[in-house]
Amino acid sequence: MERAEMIKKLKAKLTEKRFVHSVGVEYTAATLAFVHGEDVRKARIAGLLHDCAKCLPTEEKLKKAKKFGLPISDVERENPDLLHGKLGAYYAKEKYGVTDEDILSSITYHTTGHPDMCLLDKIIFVADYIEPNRRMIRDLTEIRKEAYEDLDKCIIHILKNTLEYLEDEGTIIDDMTKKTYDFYVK
Ligand code: DGI
Ligand code: FE
Ligand code: FE
Repeated sequence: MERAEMIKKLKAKLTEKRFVHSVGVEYTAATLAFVHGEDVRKARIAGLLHDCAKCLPTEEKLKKAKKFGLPISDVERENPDLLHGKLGAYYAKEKYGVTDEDILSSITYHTTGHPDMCLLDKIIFVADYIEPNRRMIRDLTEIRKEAYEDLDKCIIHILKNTLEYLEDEGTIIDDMTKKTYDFYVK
């Protein structure tokens, strides 16, 4: 599918703010692809579509995931917004005609990461966090610099801050987030 058609579809599914964020991730992912030697076209598509399922109401995310036969963990059942990655990959394939497995994987895992990520997974995980429309979060200036200099160091930094934030908020932490952190720290 051409970008213009994707944009049209995506705009209808997202709030204005989420759409602007998605385009921000698209361009940020492209710059990371330049620096780290990833396919720029793939990075842009993955960035643009990564949150395509984000704006479904929470309960609807659970309903759709069940309907499509996607695997649902206990944490996801408690916290269905976590399903927007998996669900997003499903829609990317079924509604936006994406067949590339790297793109689908990077959309699936963009929220928690996963151990041993491929380059595109890493780029989308990082681009989501550092794109220019993100409100200023702790260490963002430093994290942005690391993204272009040392991708794995940047991933550890993001996961460390995310885990601390979730702990402070008393939010249930997805096993995958913790596993990813442990994998990259080692
Ligand atoms: O979709 P975005 O807002 O662009 O970013 P995202 O897909 O990284 O989602 C961010 C949200 O996900 C944020 O509210 C924190 C939450 N999150 C990240 N890791 C975990 C988590 N929530 C839970 N419950 N457990 C996690 O491990
Ligand atoms: Fe997301
Ligand atoms: Fe996002």
